[in-house]
Amino acid sequence: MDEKIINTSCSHDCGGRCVLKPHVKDGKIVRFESDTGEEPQLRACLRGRAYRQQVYAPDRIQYPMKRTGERGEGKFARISWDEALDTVAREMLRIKKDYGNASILLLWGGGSQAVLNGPMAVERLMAQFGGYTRAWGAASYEGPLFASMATYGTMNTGSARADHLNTKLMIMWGWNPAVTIWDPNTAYLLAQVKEKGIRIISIDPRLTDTTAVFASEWIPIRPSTDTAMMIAIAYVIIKKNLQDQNFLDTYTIGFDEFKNYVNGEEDGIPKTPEWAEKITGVPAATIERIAVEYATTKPAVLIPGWGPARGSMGEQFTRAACAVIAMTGNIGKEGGYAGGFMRAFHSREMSLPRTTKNAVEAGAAHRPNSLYKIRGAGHPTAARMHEVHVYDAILKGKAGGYSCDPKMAYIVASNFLNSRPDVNTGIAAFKKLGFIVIHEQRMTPTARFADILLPVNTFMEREDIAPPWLGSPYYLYVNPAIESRYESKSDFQICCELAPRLGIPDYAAGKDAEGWLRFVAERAGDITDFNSFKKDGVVKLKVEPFVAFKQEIADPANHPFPTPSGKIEIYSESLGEWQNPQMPAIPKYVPAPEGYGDPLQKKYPLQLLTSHHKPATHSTLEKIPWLEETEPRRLWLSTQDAKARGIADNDEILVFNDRGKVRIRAYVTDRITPGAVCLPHGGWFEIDENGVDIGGCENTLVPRLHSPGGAWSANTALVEVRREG
Ligand SMILES: Nc1nc2c(c(=O)[nH]1)N[C@H]1C(S)=C(S)[C@@H](COP(=O)(O)OP(=O)(O)OC[C@H]3O[C@@H](n4cnc5c(=O)[nH]c(N)nc54)[C@H](O)[C@@H]3O)O[C@H]1N2
Ligand SMILES: Nc1nc2c(c(=O)[nH]1)N[C@H]1C(S)=C(S)[C@@H](COP(=O)(O)OP(=O)(O)OC[C@H]3O[C@@H](n4cnc5c(=O)[nH]c(N)nc54)[C@H](O)[C@@H]3O)O[C@H]1N2
Ligand SMILES: [Mo]
Repeated sequence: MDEKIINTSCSHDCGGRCVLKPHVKDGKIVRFESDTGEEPQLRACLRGRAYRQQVYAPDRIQYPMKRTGERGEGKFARISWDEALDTVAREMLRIKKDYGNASILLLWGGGSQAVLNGPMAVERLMAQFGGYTRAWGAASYEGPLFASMATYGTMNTGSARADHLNTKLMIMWGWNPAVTIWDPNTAYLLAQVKEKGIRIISIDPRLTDTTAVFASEWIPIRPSTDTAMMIAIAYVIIKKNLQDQNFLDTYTIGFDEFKNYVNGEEDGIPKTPEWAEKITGVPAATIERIAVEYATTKPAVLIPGWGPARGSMGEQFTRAACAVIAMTGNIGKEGGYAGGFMRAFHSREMSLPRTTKNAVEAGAAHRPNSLYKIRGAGHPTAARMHEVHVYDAILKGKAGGYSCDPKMAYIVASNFLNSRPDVNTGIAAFKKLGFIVIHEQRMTPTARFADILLPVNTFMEREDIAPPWLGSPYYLYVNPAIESRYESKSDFQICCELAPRLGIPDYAAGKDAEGWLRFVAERAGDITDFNSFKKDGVVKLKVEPFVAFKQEIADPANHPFPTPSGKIEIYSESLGEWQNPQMPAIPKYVPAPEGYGDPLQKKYPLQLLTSHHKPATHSTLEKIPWLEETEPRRLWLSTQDAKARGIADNDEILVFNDRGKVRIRAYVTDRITPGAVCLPHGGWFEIDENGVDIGGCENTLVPRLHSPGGAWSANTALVEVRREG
């Protein structure tokens, strides 16, 4: 039989979303091509191109299964779909009757980023079932989102990548898009920026692939201390009177309060480069030079990455960056950049309508200390716990101050135990739950904890729409390349079949998958022809490169910023009302718990980073041989720290703290600043009989901490390392 080529796309959460063209022969995918169409091409990365090994992974879950051994032991027996769905329905109805909907936890993740399948399918089902308890606190970006909302009143603060070609200087601050993509073509664009002779500076504890290939200068910094450097940059700018005072006077509030803090008038500590050098390890002369260069080169781009903000007190990093950016007037201008959350187009907002509200949250009070006064800021109610507190909520329930006593978890599109902090506590919590149901593709460490395990298909086996990751101007259609493997079904299909068993008569409101996708595409407003979208698999919109806040800057009288004051809020009155020293009204350097300077460093001196990994999408695509070959997961350890501990490259080592122990090999390198180590995110945990994680999961070591705005502690964890054997 001839090969067929299918126009489809990747819908994983890897910072991209790209065109994939599987070649199918005899019902099997034999190879992948990517975009061969018009520019800009949306070309797949190594992960998309290796996807064949995910579809045909030997550990694909083939049939519905029920647990036969102890929870977590991974012993299952095959059952029919009828038995599986009847059991799930019976348990849900029982728990609802005995304990109420609030005791049902819906734990989701980013496994599928498409419109129809993944978490939203189950969310709709659970809402129609009378509600559920969920968590708040997005692992990815809660810190930058919070900071963006507090400062600019919106998450749409980015500019089109193409606009970076209009700049004269780029500062990448904790940003590694050669690995993390940040929408397709970002690395390609950086190549063009470099070719144009534009200087690129990278500030990162690690010499990343992006830094190695594109940057003119690498400034290593101690993790969790960036806000101190940012504030010292503000000090230099003020001292030399290089700020754009006219911009500050016209568009911002609170610069004077910030200045008083920076100068030391507020607390007697001038935030000089020498002050910052002691904290950050970056020489004072370097801080001064970068400050002057950034303030005097116009326009200039400063990209405050999400990595430094994915640590405790991460909000201060993004808030301080926005303040410094505002001081240089680089907002709303071509070649400038506002920082903040950095969404740059509306395409990402495409989703199914939420027809039924979650009754568990109806009437619940605002969460105290949230940004509920800012429209659209996302103001989760007090009926949610932060995601890092899910285990504590399971273990303690209402007695621990939580809004519910969780009895069951419905898990979808998440390797939850693996990708959330503190695996060992997670295991204890999951053992306590009455019932766990999971939709999964592969036998992940979390899947092993299911009571009922439902096999879900991959995006090669179903229909969907994949909006871009951050918001570039395009949409992708997911066309099935092959039949669903074994007995797997899509999340949408599973929900359609479970709904009547739960007493929900019309879950899909009379529409099939394509009907919903047509509805969503037509509602988006810029897809003119659904049929050709589906046939081609992609729509690339021709739009002017988006520059955030163009109108607000050009015509402030008619276009106020969407903040309470209508201005960029360097000082936020809403935050001032909190009276919380960890969330001041102006951005400040607040030492991070388990960050640099924590007294715990006497016991655990090394700062752990858990950066995103080239061969994996979180923990999805783990154990894919083609990908593992490209870069095995090892602990990045500086030559200096390795020498002090008698560790050589590739030695087996133990990384440990009070939460757990991980055995892994060392990557001894000068690509990481001394004092910091990095265990790339996503290794599948495997706790051996001695309690050691031999699977290399970073979350065995990461604490369940978050800062007041919700930023996770993923990059603030202290550890020690020693040689094994
Ligand atoms: N320490 C540390 N922890 C982190 C991070 C970090 O940097 N450091 N990063 C955080 C970030 S940014 C994120 S976004 C999260 C990600 O956390 P998660 O969203 O939980 O991501 P994964 O661990 O990849 O789990 C996704 C699972 O979904 C499954 N899956 C794939 N497709 C489908 C589908 O169509 N349907 C269903 N039902 N399942 C599917 C995959 O097989 C996989 O097991 O992790 C966070 N955790
Ligand atoms: N390959 C791959 N790509 C992905 C993903 C994936 O799992 N794999 N996940 C996607 C998702 S959901 C997300 S949210 C994004 C995440 O995208 P990012 O948050 O940008 O990714 P990270 O690698 O966690 O962090 C970026 C950089 O921040 C640096 N960093 C960490 N802490 C600090 C610090 O304290 N100071 C400074 N200056 N730098 C620091 C790290 O060394 C790293 O180089 O990536 C997306 N892209
Ligand atoms: Mo993320």
